[in-house]
Amino acid sequence: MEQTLVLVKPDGVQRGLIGETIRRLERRGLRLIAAKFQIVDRELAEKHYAIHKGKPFYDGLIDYITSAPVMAMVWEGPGAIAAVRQTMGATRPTEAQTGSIRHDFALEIGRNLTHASDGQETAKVEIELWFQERELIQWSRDTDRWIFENV
Ligand code: IDP
Ligand code: MG
Repeated sequence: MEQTLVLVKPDGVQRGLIGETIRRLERRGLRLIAAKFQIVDRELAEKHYAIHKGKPFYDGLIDYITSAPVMAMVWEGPGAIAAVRQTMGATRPTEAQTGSIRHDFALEIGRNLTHASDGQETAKVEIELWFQERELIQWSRDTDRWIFENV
């Protein structure tokens, strides 16, 4: 089943939005596979955001993500990558759909609260970067058959 990396970034943690983020993903029907509350060192931040190296906002982005703890998670479900990005909303909060996290709680692109993998290859690389294999919990919920068409 599809898996995706989710981060509640430092602004989301500071603003008390860990629970809100988890609540929305749980309510959506996604299954939590791993979670870790941690400080992000520069090495991890630079690997995670390697694709943005050289862009004007890169240095600020690295400072932002390393400035305070983050909540890193892996969520699983059919079409999880697209579903989670939809729940988060567009990168720029003023362009995010009404009802998405970034719409409901954010204003600025540089303080947009969350991260979610943007494709299957990125999800795989990001999950391996943030979590060890043994930290990923394979389990089934009693409600799975009422949420997933094919369990
Ligand atoms: P995403 O988080 O929606 O996948 P990306 O384009 O991958 O968006 O950018 C990664 C992160 O970099 C964004 O979530 C945001 O925090 C930051 N970012 C992107 N573009 C800008 C910008 O123009 N100014 C400041 N920060 C930016
Ligand atoms: Mg991205």
